[in-house]
Amino acid sequence: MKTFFNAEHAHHEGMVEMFRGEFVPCFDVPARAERVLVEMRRRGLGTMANPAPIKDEALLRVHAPRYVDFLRDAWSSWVALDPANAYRDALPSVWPVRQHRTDVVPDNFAARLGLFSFDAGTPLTQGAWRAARGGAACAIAAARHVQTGAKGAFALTRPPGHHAGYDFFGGYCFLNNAALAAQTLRDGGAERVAVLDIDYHHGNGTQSLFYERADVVYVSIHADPRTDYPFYLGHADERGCGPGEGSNVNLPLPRGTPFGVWRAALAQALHVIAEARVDALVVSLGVDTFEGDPISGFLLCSDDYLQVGEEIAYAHLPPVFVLEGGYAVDAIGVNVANVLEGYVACQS
Ligand code: OKP
Ligand code: ZN
Repeated sequence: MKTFFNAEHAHHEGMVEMFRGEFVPCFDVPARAERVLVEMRRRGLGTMANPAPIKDEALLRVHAPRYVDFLRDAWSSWVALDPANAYRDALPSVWPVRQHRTDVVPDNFAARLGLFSFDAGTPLTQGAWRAARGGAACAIAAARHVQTGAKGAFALTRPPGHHAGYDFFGGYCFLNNAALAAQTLRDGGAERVAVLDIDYHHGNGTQSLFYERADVVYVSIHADPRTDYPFYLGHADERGCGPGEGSNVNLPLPRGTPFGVWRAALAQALHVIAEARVDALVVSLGVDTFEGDPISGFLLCSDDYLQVGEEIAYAHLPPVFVLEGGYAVDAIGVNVANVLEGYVACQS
């Protein structure tokens, strides 16, 4: 299986994120992608490829023009506020809430930062735009590769993407890689695409992007938003609306869920996808469901990920795997490679 590696990823290296009133070191560290790369090379799993460069216009298939404009010159606007900002990341501290205007883009950069984000846990670094764009290129290239007949492809990238929406960043995400892959598959001729999101966290960005569309079915297994990030979306009663009614399926599970229960949810998710008669599949592959993950609460073991890959193979759709979360750095390589190896062993 071909892997499109984001060679730009290390340009994004946040210093700290805001957590419960204090700054803590970032969890989305460059070592995450490097460890996956090393483990895949060690196993001889797949061939590494560089993605074709993309134009900014490609991002507009999924994101708002004013948001892409914001991201492109965010760093220079941040440094223009104060030259000392060159040595610290930008973090929002003010947001529009209900009944506030979101149609007017403020001149004040701090206000703009809040308009286009939803948390203070996602530092916007000097290299965020460059790294995120490189990741988007990987996701698009992986989708195109599958569309030319490959049995699967992997976008090995960070920062992750599934929390990023039409015009907002958050949850370590800036550009929605999985959504860009799904849209690329649609634009390339697939009538209906499924996004299977198995990251520990609900992909609020992906869900909201496709909520009113029937052509992209979003199915997610994640921690109950009553207790877990992103908190304000991801409940079981969110089923899509308008033409998208019924094409959004959330399977929230409690903290502490073991693999046996999680696997039953995966079977249910794959059943939904089979019933939806899609012709293409994107997998938001987060391995923060791992028992040793520092910010999550499910109990999957490293060996379980082999089975996850096998189950996905039985969907008989060539998947575009896109890396999302997984913060147990010492295990991320093995866990991701296990999913891919399990898939490759059973693909048909
Ligand atoms: C991104 B992805 C931890 C607080 C949680 C946000 C988590 C984003 C996860 N100190 N911050 O879905 O893996
Ligand atoms: Zn996650």
